[in-house]
Amino acid sequence: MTKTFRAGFIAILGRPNVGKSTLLNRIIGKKISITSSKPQTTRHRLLGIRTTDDCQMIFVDTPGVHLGSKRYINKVLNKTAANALAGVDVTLLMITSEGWKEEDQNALKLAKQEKNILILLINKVDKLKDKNQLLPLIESSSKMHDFKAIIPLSASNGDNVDALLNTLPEFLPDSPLLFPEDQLTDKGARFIVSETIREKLFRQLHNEIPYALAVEIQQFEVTDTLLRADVIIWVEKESQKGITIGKKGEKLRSVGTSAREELESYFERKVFLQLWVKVRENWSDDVTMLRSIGYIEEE
Ligand SMILES: Nc1nc2c(ncn2[C@@H]2O[C@H](COP(=O)(O)OP(=O)(O)OP(=O)(O)O)[C@@H](O)[C@H]2O)c(=O)[nH]1
Ligand SMILES: [Mg+2]
Repeated sequence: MTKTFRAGFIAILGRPNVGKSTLLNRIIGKKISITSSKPQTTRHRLLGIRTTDDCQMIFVDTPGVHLGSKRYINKVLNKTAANALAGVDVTLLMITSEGWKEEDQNALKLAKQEKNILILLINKVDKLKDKNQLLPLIESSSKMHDFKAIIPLSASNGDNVDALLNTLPEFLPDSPLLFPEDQLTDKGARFIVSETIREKLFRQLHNEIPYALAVEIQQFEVTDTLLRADVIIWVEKESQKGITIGKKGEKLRSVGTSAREELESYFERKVFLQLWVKVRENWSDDVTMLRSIGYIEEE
């Protein structure tokens, strides 16, 4: 009997900072989703596509679902995550080896609203000093919901990610390829550029600043040998603008350099970035602005 080809969608859901985007990048083998040690790094739904000889797995990275949202952007992020579950075949609910928190329970509640196959991932097992601690966590998790599988893994060092990849095909339908076999994501170069800049800002700035900023590409040009982008970094207050630029422009220069270096290696061509910081009060509460920077998905 010949083996049929399978293909399907697999959403990765969980509270902020559990490691969803790190797992996506590990599975795809290329950094397509930005990551940071700060919660609420991911702001878009994005696809990571992995094609093998007998299966195409289309992973959907989502913003971390969180409670206690105050600004409009928080509602938008939660809605983006919830919308991403519709029409997928499998939901991977991710928690960490620290155990269940209130926001994990909330994410489980959300996951259960769709009738998808539900698999629990316990990430960051590398942080456990004693692996025996996993057993009680697996046991208590299995009482929480009848998960189709519970898989402990480490997205950052790759431990047991194979177990996940081996398990998934059986839950996907027979289907021809849904994307060309060499396609890795649904996002284009502009997205990768703005997200890489946002990642460097997230990693180099602290306190409330990362949450007060958005990146918007103004001019964009790609040729065979170079990529050039004019970019606005929006912040909400004058004081944040000063901090983002830094003393004598140091901070902004360092963000620009580290983004440029990463993008040059990603695109294998010369990259020129012009960064401007501008103030727009309360952009994170402004529907028009959120739509224009692409945080609100068109229905
Ligand atoms: N020790 C350890 N750290 C991890 C692991 N996976 C991710 N991390 C770290 O956890 C932090 C958050 O990772 P992300 O992948 O950005 O988390 P996320 O769930 O996508 O977060 P949001 O986009 O904010 O919802 C980063 O500092 C990662 O390096 C892991 O397996 N082990
Ligand atoms: Mg993320």
